Amino acid sequence: MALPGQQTVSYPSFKLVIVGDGGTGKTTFVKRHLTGEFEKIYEPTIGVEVHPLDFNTTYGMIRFYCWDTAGQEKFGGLRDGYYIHGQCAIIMFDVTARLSYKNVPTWHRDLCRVCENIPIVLCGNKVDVKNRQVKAKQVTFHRKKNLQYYEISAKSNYNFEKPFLYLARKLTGQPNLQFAEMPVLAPPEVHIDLDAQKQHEKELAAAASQPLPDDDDELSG
Ligand SMILES: Nc1nc2c(ncn2[C@@H]2O[C@H](COP(=O)(O)OP(=O)(O)O)[C@@H](O)[C@H]2O)c(=O)[nH]1
Ligand SMILES: [Mg+2]
Repeated sequence: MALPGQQTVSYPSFKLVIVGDGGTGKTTFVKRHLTGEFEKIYEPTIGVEVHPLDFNTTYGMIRFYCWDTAGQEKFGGLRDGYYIHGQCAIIMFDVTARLSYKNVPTWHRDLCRVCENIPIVLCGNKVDVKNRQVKAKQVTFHRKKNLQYYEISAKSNYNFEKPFLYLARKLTGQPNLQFAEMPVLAPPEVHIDLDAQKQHEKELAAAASQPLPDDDDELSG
């Protein structure tokens, strides 16, 4: 059911829905995985592109059918058909656009209305940009909702595999699962300052031990 009408594979495969505001980099992100990009299929009735992303793990092959919209999210929420039978999800925001983080709770609510109790990863994309608007320590939504959070940069491939590794472990119930081989990715298009990013990750870890802020002033200051 991950992909209506398409023959599926002999190894475990899961429907992964990607949501988040338009312009956050969802399409850029899924296209990094080159065999998935090569094998993608356009599903006209729902208006989505489905990318089959294969990963070779220490527990065998696993496939994510990544659903990517054709841009409908720019005009409001997505139809239920997009979410139905979703088995895991990525909610993406753009660390250079505050509004895209403010809208994360709406995307989460829409997703959970249809897909109850699925593993979800929150991704803050474009961390290669120097002047980010949403600082690592301001990202707290995942703590309230028990989601995993990763800082990523689709254009530099930074942390590309992290969301998939987390989801693969949850979906297989194998917390020790590793990737046996990295998928072939498109070459990086931007450079990321790894020292600066290490500092951001440190701040994120430090913030995790602080009490959660009130809902209303998450992005103040
Ligand atoms: N600097 C930077 N720009 C990005 C990154 N990912 C995507 N973009 C840019 O953000 C814009 C929106 O990307 P797109 O993938 O179309 O977003 P979508 O609407 O969520 O599918 C494009 O101009 C991308 O080139 C990233 O990691 N870093
Ligand atoms: Mg898109």
